[in-house]
Amino acid sequence: MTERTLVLLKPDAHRRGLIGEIIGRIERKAGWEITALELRTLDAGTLEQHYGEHRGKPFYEPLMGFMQSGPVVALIVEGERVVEGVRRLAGPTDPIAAAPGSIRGDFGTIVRENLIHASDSPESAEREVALFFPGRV
Ligand code: IDP
Repeated sequence: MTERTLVLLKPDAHRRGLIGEIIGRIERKAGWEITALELRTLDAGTLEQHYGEHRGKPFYEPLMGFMQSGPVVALIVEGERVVEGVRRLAGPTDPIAAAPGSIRGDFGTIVRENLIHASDSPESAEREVALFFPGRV
């Protein structure tokens, strides 16, 4: 089933020069297409909406600071089972628990600085596309 997902390459990916590497992994999956791509620095309001479910958790404030510490690259990726597929390319939240071969497993060690966000369901993807690319709803 063709669907779309919202991906953010986090400020650590930009700082470490991993943007091309990560986009390359997404691009090489057969049939997936990048349909929007933008480098931007996020404001607190956008992040509060994006990570609202985590408000009040101990990692929330440091996460907000980290996500504003440099630019992110926001993408829409479309294709067959792309929501589940990008989550699997990324690996689980904790990069040490993520298998080698995944983006987090290959490049990360710190839970907060885990390189990539990807929508966790088609419903989240539509909400996040509306937040980051309102013209693409
Ligand atoms: P996900 O990005 O794998 O979907 P979420 O549970 O939605 O994970 O958490 C959002 C982001 O918050 C994570 O990607 C990570 O950057 C950060 N985060 C989650 N849990 C922790 C934690 O226990 N310590 C520090 N940062 C965390």
